[in-house]
Amino acid sequence: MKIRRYMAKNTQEAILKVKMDLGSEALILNTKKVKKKGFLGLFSKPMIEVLAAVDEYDEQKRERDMSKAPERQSYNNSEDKTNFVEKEEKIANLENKITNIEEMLQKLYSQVKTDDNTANDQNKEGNDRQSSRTAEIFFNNLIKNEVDADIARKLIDAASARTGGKAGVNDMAAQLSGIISGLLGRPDTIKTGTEGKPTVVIFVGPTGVGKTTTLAKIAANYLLNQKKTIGLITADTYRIAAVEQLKTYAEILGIPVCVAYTPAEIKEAVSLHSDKDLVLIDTAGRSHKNKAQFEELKALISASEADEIYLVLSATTSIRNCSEILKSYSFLKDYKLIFTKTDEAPVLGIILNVRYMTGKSLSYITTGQSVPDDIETANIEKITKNLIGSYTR
Ligand SMILES: Nc1nc2c(ncn2[C@@H]2O[C@H](COP(=O)(O)OP(=O)(O)OP(=O)(O)O)[C@@H](O)[C@H]2O)c(=O)[nH]1
Ligand SMILES: [Mg+2]
Repeated sequence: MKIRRYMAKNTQEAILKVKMDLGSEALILNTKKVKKKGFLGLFSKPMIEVLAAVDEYDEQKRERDMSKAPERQSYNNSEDKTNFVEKEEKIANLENKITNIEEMLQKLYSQVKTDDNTANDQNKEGNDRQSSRTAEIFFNNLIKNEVDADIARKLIDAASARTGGKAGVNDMAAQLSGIISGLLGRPDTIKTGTEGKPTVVIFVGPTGVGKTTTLAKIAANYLLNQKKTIGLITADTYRIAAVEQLKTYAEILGIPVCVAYTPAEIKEAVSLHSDKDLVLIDTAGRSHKNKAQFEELKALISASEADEIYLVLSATTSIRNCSEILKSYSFLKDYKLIFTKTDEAPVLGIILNVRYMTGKSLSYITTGQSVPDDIETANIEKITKNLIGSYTR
């Protein structure tokens, strides 16, 4: 047992001291009021003296605990302190890192945005470039196919506008095909059997384009395939050979042929064939440079009271020649277009050019010398493909 004495101002303070020193196990042995000794003691307040005892074992244990406790305490304190500082640092670091990350994200975001815009711009540029490259390819094809440059440019512009920046070759081809076939229109061929009277058809055009041959092909087809009754008239009295040529075809086909030298004779010949389904009139080829011949032709056409007029043009005609020819036939109110010798023509641009320039309907296309086989109703799809394609015929 260990005894200790404690002095305090009051009992509570004394007990607190005891407990703090000896622990809660301490045994209070005695409490008494005491006055300080000497002169000063006379005027001072009495103090409380406490005698406390503690078991040595408890004391040692307590000291052990105490010796550990302060250590632990101080350790804990310092650790807490360190931890706190560390934590503070960590938080600061984290905050820095977060700020950095935020900055990085912001940079990345604006970078991505810029990249995105750039990519969009680049895509757009790429598309535009691609689009104009594609347009150029098709433009060149049209030019190679002898489509008039102005017409080709208009077609390409229209197709590009329709593709709306989409640059695909297929897109462009599809749009261009649509535009070209729309421009070529539906072919319009001879209509027979109207109102119980013959359909009178007259063929005009430059020399040697194949008028007589084409007439023979049509006659044969209407006779053999459509079982129509046919009458022929030749107004080509410039050459004996021309009359003979038509007579030969007429003989082969077993159909009647009349020769007309004047407009009056034409009228008469037409009335001679009034029982037929179809009357076909051949004319002499006219040079577009010979104005007098055209006056004659006008008179013939007028006298024939033709229901349908066909301007026969060779597909091998040059653009320049072609526009001069068209001018010389501009006196015709209405007519349809036949293109011959497409088998000899390297390209078919003329068909589109003439159709564009005149607005007249396409009808037949001839594809060789053979009568009656080498003729067909203009195949718009085939012509369109030929015009768009880069392959040579
Ligand atoms: N390759 C080819 N030759 C053709 C075609 N059509 C006509 N011909 C040939 O062209 C030449 C002239 O044919 P015609 O029918 O006499 O021509 P035309 O327009 O009547 O001639 P004219 O009466 O003299 O003005 C002949 O040798 C025909 O065989 C065709 O589609 N292809
Ligand atoms: Mg002829």
